[in-house]
Amino acid sequence: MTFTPRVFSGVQPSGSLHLGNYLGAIRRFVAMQDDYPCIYCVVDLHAITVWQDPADLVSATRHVTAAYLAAGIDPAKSIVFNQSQVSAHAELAWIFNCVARMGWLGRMTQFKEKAGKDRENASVGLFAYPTLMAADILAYQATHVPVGEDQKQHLELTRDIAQKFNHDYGARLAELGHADGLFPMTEPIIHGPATRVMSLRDGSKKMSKSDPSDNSRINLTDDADAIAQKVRKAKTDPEPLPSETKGLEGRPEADNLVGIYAALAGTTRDAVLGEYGGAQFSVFKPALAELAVNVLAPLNDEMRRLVADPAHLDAVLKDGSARAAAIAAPVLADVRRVVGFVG
Ligand code: AQP
Repeated sequence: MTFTPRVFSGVQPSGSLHLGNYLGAIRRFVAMQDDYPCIYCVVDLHAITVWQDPADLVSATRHVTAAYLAAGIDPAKSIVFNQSQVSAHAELAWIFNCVARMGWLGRMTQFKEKAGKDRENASVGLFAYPTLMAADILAYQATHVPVGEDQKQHLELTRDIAQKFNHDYGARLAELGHADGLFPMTEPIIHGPATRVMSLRDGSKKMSKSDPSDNSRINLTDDADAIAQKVRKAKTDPEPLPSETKGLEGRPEADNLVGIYAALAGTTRDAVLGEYGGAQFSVFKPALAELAVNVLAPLNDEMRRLVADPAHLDAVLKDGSARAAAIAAPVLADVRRVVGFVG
């Protein structure tokens, strides 16, 4: 079976969006709209795998929606919706829970990191997070998923689940006219200078919404002063910047700041070092802060304008949910027939 090329991706409404979410995901979502039909989801079912205050979840869902629109996702062209409004995600996730193996999920590094030492106390949902993610993607038979590098392992698991489903139900699929399988081998799209933006406080940890230190990340809602202060305080080493990328090896904080600069300027690390090689951080940091403010200020203004009109954002999500549900419905109908559910 050949699958119509289609993009799916999502962001969790689980806190304040940061530069990593923007550079590693949202900005790339915008670019893909010109080449593919795209579905962009606010993954609220994923968010509740760790505790979310209900009022905060409402507001974070609208914030992620506003960030999508402010960044340039066109809701008339692409589908923008929140996951919980389309029941196909939860339904297919259950079926995939019965396809995926405990051992596969037990190897997921994100679960290990998020559950930490207190695994017994982690929610079952946090453990099963990757099967829901597989359902998000495969309910739309999506062929391409733009994500940051942290999601690579989950995308590999999505392919494993698709392959096992296609294999286990192979005979039944053939009977029903899907001899080549019902699900595609989805490609992760991970490229560019900022697929893994690191914490400003620790170059070995990724920038994350859930980091307790607000100074570790640049939030999309930070104003110019906050951005400048966070960049100024960012951890670095005492050496000047090297003239070539090879010189960034073993210098994770310097590498991170150069990577952020390159991504914001739409250029390469080499080009940045061509300009700033030999410069001290006292010169580079103010230039980086100015660039970050120039890129983020218009986004910030537009997000604020959109968030002030929650009825509009909710209407976008409702319309997108109806369009998403219409695409998932025939796929789920096929899944039910293939599995052997009556009715
Ligand atoms: N630091 C990052 N660098 C590049 N890309 C990143 N992404 C996240 N952090 C970085 C990408 O953003 C998209 C949405 O991520 P998510 O909201 O689904 O959850 P996450 O990956 O778990 O992100 P966070 O910010 O670290 O959230 P918490 O702290 O709640 O877990 C994904 O494409 C992701 O790769």
